[in-house]
Amino acid sequence: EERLQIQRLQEPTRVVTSTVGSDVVKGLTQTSKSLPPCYFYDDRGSELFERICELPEYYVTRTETAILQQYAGEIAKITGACELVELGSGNSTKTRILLDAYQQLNYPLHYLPIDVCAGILESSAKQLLQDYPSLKVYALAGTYESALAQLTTRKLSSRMICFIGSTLGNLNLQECDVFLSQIKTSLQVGEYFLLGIDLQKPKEIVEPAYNDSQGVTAEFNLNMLEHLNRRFEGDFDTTQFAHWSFYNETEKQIEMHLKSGRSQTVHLKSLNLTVNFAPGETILTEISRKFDLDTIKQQLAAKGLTPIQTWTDQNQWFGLLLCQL
Ligand code: AVI
Repeated sequence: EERLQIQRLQEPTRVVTSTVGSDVVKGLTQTSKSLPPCYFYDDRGSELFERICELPEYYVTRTETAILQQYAGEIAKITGACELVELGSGNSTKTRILLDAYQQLNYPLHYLPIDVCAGILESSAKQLLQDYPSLKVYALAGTYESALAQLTTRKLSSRMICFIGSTLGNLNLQECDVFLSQIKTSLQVGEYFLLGIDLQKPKEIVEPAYNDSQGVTAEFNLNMLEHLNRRFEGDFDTTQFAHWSFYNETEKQIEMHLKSGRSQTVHLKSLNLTVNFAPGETILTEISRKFDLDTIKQQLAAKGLTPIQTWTDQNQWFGLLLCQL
């Protein structure tokens, strides 16, 4: 299929063989244990995330979708014809709203989805090609860092980088800073960055979104251990860990953990790693920061990514920002 190219990038940790999984080793040998959230997204994890997006408690996707539906036409008019680069594209459901808007203006459709999960990239790209007969897809399977580095070397036309779904919230302040610098490097003057962010709101609304009544988020969280078991010959017993998440009102972020039910030892054979857990000890698997519009706009502007338009919903629960370099 000429309209589809998929490239699998080497992960940074794979460049030097001896550092495979070094991020896992580092996270699990720290005093406060943590794991990088990108390990959520194997095929099963990507599927579970899709189910999260449809949960009644998870207002995030629904709210952003409504904003996109209302303003995609406006976005397309402002940017003009451009290639859409999407970081963390997943099943590309929301992106279709943008593709529809560009198609309506008769702009050529070039889409560069980037995701750590090659499986979901492939299945969603194939579906998109069927639904958009003139679409060209160039997919990159890899981490944001590796994909963004690759992007500077190829270019079809003017570019808009889309980072929707509030995935920026999964990066801590320092990672966020590095990330925004990389975005800047991947754009030329006049090009666009479309950013979706979950805004600060009462705990009563945020917390249930990460503690749903059907237990899908718990399954999503625990699946990370299954993923590590498969990938690094591990023996995590998922029945001995529990999903635990809460809204930290001081930091304005959800913190998602896996809590050890007892004293236990876990091995990750291919990493040559043995990890001891005390009863009640936790692994931080994700933060999900909730943003203040003015603060993030200042941060973007300070990076040279000038916010030129902001859209939100009636409740001001979610923000969509169009920035220009
Ligand atoms: C992908 N990311 C923006 C989601 C979030 O809301 O932070 C991941 C997620 N974790 C638990 N539920 C959803």
